[in-house]
Amino acid sequence: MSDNKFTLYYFQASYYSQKAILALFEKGCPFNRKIINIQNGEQKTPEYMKMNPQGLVPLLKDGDKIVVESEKIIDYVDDQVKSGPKLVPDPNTSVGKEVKRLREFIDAIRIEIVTYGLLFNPELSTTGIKLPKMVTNVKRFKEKTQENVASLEEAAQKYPDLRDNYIAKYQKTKKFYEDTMNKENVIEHLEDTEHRCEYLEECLKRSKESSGGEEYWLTGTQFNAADILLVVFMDRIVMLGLEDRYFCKTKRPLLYDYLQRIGQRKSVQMLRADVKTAFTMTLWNAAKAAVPYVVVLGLAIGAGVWLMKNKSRVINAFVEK
Ligand SMILES: N[C@@H](CCC(=O)N[C@@H](CS)C(=O)NCC(=O)O)C(=O)O
Repeated sequence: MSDNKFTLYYFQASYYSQKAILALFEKGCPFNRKIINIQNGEQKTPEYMKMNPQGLVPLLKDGDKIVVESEKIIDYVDDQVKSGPKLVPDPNTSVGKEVKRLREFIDAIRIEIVTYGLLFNPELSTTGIKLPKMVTNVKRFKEKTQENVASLEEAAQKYPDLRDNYIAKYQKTKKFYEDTMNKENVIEHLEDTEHRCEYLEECLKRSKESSGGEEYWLTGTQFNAADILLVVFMDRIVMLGLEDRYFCKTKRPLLYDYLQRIGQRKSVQMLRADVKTAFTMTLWNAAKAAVPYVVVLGLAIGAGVWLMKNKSRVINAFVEK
């Protein structure tokens, strides 16, 4: 058993989990990982719902203490771990105020609506969603969302002590799918995201001007919690195939340049490697789910071949009877 202080419950492909992981990587802090595969509904098990009644990832455990909400996890990790860069500068300083404001500003982007909205309406992507076909198949994706809502209704019946939490999650999830299937609504969110990118470009311009030629990030020469949000946000936009729209070299050169530079950061490379493991997991799960069909098909083919080879013997056996 490892003596790491923290255990992170997370899913590699989850946006909010990625913020927490990136913070831990930045701090250089080893941690135990518990993968909660949200594609398989592991966040809805009663064991997990008891730890986080909202049934969401990420969740950080430090001994008996449980911290939920990605922004709170970043604050907590930064406060507890003295190594690595200071991610959350003192909110009483001017840079601290700016970091706080920008974290709230980026966190206000309804990335889940943008993500699911694009999965339901892939034609809104400009360069194409960079995900395996089995995830982006709209028909299958819609079926999965219906199964998800139904499973929450069932769980509410099955686990009376958690009934209220399951009902709250059921209602929230149902409303969320309605919002994301509504193309007009998704378009509005995409426009809001565009305005926010425009503002972030201005912030980078200010940061560049004040950096005196040094390497600069969102609020100055120190990479901090505001950058964590920006990195994860940009990677999601690239995954959804919207980078041409938001970080176009001619329209927003500083965001474009930032995207090129962040890939050189060790923590970001580690994050990206971790995200990739989610896709391997999805493919592996799909292969496992296909095993029974492959076995039945194999047996059927084997029986067919045997029958063809032994046709005359089988007919004779019947005739004799
Ligand atoms: N405000 C929360 C949002 C967490 C969240 O929405 N997590 C998503 C994954 S990115 C999730 O757990 N979804 C599973 C579900 O809705 O059942 C945070 O910042 O941690």
